[in-house]
Amino acid sequence: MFCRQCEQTADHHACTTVGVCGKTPETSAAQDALIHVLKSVALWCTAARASGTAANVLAKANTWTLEATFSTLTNVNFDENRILEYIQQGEALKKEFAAAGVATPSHPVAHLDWLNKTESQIQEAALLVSVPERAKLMNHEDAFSLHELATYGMKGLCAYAEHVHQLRQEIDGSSVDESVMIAIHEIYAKLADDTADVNGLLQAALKIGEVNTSVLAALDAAHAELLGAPCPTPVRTSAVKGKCILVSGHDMVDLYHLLKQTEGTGIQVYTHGEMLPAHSYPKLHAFPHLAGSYGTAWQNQNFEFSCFPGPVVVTTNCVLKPRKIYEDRLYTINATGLSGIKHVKNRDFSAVIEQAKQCKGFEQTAEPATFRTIGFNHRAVLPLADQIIEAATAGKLSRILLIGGCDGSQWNRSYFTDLADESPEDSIILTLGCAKNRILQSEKFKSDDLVTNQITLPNGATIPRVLDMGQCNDSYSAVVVALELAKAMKLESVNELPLSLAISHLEQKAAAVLLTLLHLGVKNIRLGPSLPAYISPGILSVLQQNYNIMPVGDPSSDLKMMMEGK
Ligand code: FS2
Ligand code: SF4
Repeated sequence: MFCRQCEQTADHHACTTVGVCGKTPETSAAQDALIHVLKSVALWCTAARASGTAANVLAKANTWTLEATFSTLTNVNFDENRILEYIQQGEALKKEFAAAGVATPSHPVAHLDWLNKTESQIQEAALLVSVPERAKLMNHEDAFSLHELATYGMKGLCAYAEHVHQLRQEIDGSSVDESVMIAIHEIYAKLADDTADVNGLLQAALKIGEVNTSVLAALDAAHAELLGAPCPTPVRTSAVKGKCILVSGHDMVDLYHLLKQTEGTGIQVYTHGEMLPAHSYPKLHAFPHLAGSYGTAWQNQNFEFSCFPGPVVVTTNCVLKPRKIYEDRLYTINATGLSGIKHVKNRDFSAVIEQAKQCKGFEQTAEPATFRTIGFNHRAVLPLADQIIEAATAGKLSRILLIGGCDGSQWNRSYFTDLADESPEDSIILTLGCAKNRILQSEKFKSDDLVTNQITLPNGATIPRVLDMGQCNDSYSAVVVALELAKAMKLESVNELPLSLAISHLEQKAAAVLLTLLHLGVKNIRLGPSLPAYISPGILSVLQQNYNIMPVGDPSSDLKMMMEGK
């Protein structure tokens, strides 16, 4: 195997024997093969659109493209058989296109025929489309680096689009905008070429950023349409006596259905990790048995799920291979998968609920209860814009720091904690994504009530210094706040704001968000804890010259520079 799609890759080079995430060589190869099939199907989709035929097959291919891609992200699906199923579904779709009268596209990748191939035949074929083989074929380090950046950005984009699809299905049975699917299939079709077209690949990467901007906007709108506008909400972070179910991941529709199905059962539902922002949506908060948030970031789930006295449902990323002690209490759903672990179909949580009734549950309510205020979505922050600008102009607000992105277990992610801890008392920290845990678990910020955690605005109102904007799925909130502040201050670009960005990346959604920021022309981003292993020195220098992307350094020195606007 050779996988370097995420930041935790072995030795900052590649996972070559087994994934640091636990992915086996077999699953890794099956995922390489699935990405090849995605390109093949994309060529057929593009041909079908051009011919104006096979609309019903196209609709199926759209849905399949999003879910199948999502299954290849870091920490989503470790079940080789499920990946092989996606491969067979993709190959079957091409037969359906042909039966509906779509002519076979001329590109050789469209001619791929892996239908009914055995597991070992797929494993063998996958070797030919692995990262090292494709790099050899392209024989151009910088072009291949861009090819990988675009591939991983596509994975993040499709994952976000899949969230939109799930929400739109629930709202009115629709899906992501067709223009998004056209762009996704065209970029996949472009990535089917292993030719060293640096300019074309750079344009493809930036196009991913552009499309992802609209997908994040659609995600923001769909969440608010289905669940109400998120608002600042204190969330209980301590246990309540009783039977319980824990839900992790990002999918609010899954949580909504679980809450509906557990109504009146006496079972308390808790959120874990990325699911924390659920509490800020009025329609979810209204369920009295959405009891609170349990645990911390995704990388601590092995320990935290072990201790949780009830079943656990993992809805999307980031899933870890389970410990024996809780594997019989664990359930996957949608694109997530773990060999030998129960998989929820059609959002029927009855088996989870039955198991919760058999489990011990929390034996007592923890006292004193603890709370954390979340929900500083752009709808809550923008009404404060005038006050923020007045404070900045009067010299009472030194800087806005955006410290967000992924979290992970590497020791050097403490950089993001140190940055927040050392930030001056007259600065505001916007945070989102799993990286928020780096701040919220620090001694300085773990309580809502400390005087040092508040900032007083010119009108006398106080707000928390750390404003939690939500999941990485809510990155659009940060974009809107930055763009609107720049507009209100009559600045030419967000780069002139008293704003500094420190982005913690790990997986492919972060690659898509990074491309979004580049598409919007955002400069001076500090990226860490290390740079992506697939970025070549040549591409790094392009990113540095055009966007002044910087690797994170020493937190104190970086903070000093940030306060000076550098
Ligand atoms: Fe977390 Fe990062 Fe899970 Fe996001 S590890 S922020 O891209 O998908 O969330
Ligand atoms: Fe390694 Fe990350 Fe790939 Fe897992 S997803 S095999 S940790 S590079």
